[in-house]
Amino acid sequence: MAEEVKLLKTWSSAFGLRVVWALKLKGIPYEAIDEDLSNKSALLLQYNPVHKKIPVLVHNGNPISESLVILEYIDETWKQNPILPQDPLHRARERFWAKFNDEKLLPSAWGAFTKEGKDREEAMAATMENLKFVEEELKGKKFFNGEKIGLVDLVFGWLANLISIFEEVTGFNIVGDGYPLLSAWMQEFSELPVIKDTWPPRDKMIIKYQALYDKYHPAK
Ligand SMILES: N[C@@H](CCC(=O)N[C@@H](CS)C(=O)NCC(=O)O)C(=O)O
Repeated sequence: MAEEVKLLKTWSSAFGLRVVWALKLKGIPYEAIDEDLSNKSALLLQYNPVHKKIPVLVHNGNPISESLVILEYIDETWKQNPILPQDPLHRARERFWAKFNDEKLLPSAWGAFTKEGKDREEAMAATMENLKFVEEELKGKKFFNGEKIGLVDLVFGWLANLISIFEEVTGFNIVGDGYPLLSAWMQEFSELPVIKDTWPPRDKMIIKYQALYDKYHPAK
């Protein structure tokens, strides 16, 4: 029986994109179902009643939610082009950095984008500190796991695209010259065909993030 793979996502979500990249790296054909999160479909509510969030991967009718869980499911189901190493210690390290991204780095950057005044300064300082950990992790490596991209690259992938959009919309300099290894990685990562072909259009992203920024910082 032919496999049926569907992915509920949005055109711009970093959480959805990491799953798109994993499926593309593995060469798995899938049907993309783009959600309107302001009017969630019955399918999304049925498949992810707990969080009601994208992405959801639907494999032969079975829904899997939470992007990090989905990435591991994809790696275990389709063995070609592994995105996690075999060694348990290395696997644990990859999971650590993925959690760090979702629980610390992303929330701090989101805070720097959405907050105001002292709260924004604190979020910006936290972002800079978190990015220093990323810079340190890249020492002596092309990608986070060595020569080939893996789970941590996919999870940190949003940096390669969104940081420059944050910078353009807010006028803040976030990465600048202070993170040379991260800058080199962002360049390297963005140029991989799988990544290049799937970036959301920059002009559309600028419009989306400008509107979000205006919502969080209404003119006084
Ligand atoms: N922890 C989740 C986060 C996913 C997430 O935040 N998705 C957002 C879009 S970027 C969403 O569906 N939001 C809908 C909502 O919050 O109502 C994951 O890794 O999959």
